[in-house]
Amino acid sequence: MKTQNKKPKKELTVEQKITRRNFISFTAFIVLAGGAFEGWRWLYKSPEETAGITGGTRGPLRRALNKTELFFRRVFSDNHLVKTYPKSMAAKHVRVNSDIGVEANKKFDPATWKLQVNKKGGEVLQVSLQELMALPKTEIVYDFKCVEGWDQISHWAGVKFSDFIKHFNLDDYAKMQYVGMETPDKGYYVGIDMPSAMHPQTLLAYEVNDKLLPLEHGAPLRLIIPVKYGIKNLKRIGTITFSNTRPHDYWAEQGYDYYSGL
Ligand SMILES: Nc1nc2c(c(=O)[nH]1)N[C@H]1C(S)=C(S)[C@@H](COP(=O)(O)O)O[C@H]1N2
Ligand SMILES: [Mo]
Repeated sequence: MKTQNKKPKKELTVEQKITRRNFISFTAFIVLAGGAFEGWRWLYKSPEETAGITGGTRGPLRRALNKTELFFRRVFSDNHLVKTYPKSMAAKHVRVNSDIGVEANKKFDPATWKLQVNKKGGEVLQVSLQELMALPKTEIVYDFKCVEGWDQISHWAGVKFSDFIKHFNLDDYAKMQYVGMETPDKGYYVGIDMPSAMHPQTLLAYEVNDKLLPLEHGAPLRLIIPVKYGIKNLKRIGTITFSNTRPHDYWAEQGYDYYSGL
């Protein structure tokens, strides 16, 4: 029988163990930091996205954002309803946030206002507030959320966007991918994907707390779209346009998420 004469493995001292671990973690740190730096350099050098509708960030970042948007659009189907509340929980004083395109010093007469719907071939459908108010009225009390970090349960009423489409025989237009809305002075504008516009809780609203909208909340007509952040809830709708490409969007141009869904 042969016995192998193995040298007994030398026990490392505590000191040696520490040195060795330090070495391993330091090397790992260098490798990871190098990776992070290279990643950052790659991102920094990569071309900007095509300028136009969105804010001009790096291409790969926008691609990642678009992927997340697609994910959410698939997960949250149209029949997903935003949570609603009893009227008693609605704020009595609804916060007024921002006034682009509805500035108080701007001349605007709600009495002569008409909603302008751009149709094919340059045809414009004009709709008065009275016509809209004659359609079935829908109310909603929900938690209005602004990207700036505040939210408020508020009570709105108006015509469902989908009812408006049906009533004015705009079904063919609603087959397009987007709807764009602008203030009468074109100072503020939003682009909405059609599934969100046709969502059963999306309203062309003319009332808040059972009263006609005051000017600062977008009189005579505003968009209330509970599946989106406040930025998409355009106050004082002047024109509506349909398209298969993304309409321009005030905050998306500044780099905010185009979809801005909740
Ligand atoms: N015309 C117009 N609509 C607008 C805005 C605006 O500046 N101008 N701000 C948006 C933002 S960021 C929010 S949070 C809501 C605020 O609506 P409120 O003032 O009725 O609370 O309106 C949205 N619609
Ligand atoms: Mo907002």
